[in-house]
Amino acid sequence: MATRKSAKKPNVSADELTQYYRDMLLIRRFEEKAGQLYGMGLIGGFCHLYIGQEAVVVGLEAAAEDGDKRVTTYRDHGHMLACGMDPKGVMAELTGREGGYSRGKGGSMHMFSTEKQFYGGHGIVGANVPLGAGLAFADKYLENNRVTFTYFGDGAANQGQVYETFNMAALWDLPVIFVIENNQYAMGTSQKRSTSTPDIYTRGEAFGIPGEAVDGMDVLAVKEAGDKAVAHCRSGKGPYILEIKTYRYRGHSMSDPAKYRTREEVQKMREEKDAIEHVRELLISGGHASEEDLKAIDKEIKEVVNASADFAKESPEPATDELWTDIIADVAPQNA
Ligand SMILES: Cc1ncc(C[n+]2csc(CCOP(=O)(O)OP(=O)(O)O)c2C)c(N)n1
Ligand SMILES: [Mg+2]
Repeated sequence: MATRKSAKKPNVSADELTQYYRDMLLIRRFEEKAGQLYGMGLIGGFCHLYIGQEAVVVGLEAAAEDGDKRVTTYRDHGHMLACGMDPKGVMAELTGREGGYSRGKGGSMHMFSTEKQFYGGHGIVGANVPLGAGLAFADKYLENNRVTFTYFGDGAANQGQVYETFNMAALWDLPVIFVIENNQYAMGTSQKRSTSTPDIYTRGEAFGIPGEAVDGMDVLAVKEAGDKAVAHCRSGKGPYILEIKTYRYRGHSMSDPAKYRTREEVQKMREEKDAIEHVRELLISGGHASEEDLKAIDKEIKEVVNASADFAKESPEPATDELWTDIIADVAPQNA
């Protein structure tokens, strides 16, 4: 990989840097495995892989504290793993098995964990944005000093409900970070063809919401921007927008023929900008890890991912009478 001029010098410890490497690699290997299981017919329905975008969620999770919340879209496996959800439970849900987070009844786009404060997984574009503001409203009301990370795409950023949410979030100074994962495409439509102004982060100006663009292929830049946004929200100043420029290497979903971009475009990003390679280089050049150390990490992660796939294959499918359970919650949500 060519060394990037803009790449930040590490302002974190070697242990933190190694942890980012592990966390990003776990997402990448997990997604590669999910792609394989999909190809084998073990995963049905929709499946949107996060490969290429790993630095976004890993950098922001590094800026989060216990009790902070996150809500995202259908491209959600990376977010689950980064906030500490069990790969076995995620893979079993992808394969529609009882051992999955939604007992095999939700699939790729519909998993939740109140323990990890992960509020989905939502298939309707933009619909999670007001939900994120709602979570932040609850936290503000409870005065618990927590922050909600609300992730959505560049395509979703053109929806009306996003701006209704911006208005309310600014009006009530809600502790919410709007994270726009700008991977440059909404399905097969490039940002250039769909979006009137390229700088989506400026769209909060009309509401008095500050925002900034961030290099989403540099986990250190994401972490730094995340720290700033979190500090802003926790100090009671209201919402913040982070437009994180990233790139997905795979198709929109598993059934995407990807005719809207060239192979060369994808290849160039992989070769010159890959976020995992970037941290690998920092670890090696900084003398924090040897090639052997990194190989050992890769091996360890492959074992975790293989164990998640084995667990998923061995877990039974839910019984048919399970169709009638978990439809309406019968327990009032706890004020975490
Ligand atoms: C309300 C709504 N309209 C259309 C769709 C179909 N759809 C699914 S993903 C998508 C593109 C969204 O792109 P973006 O927000 O950039 O997210 P990305 O897939 O790039 O992560 C569309 C149009 C949908 N799921 N919901
Ligand atoms: Mg997009």
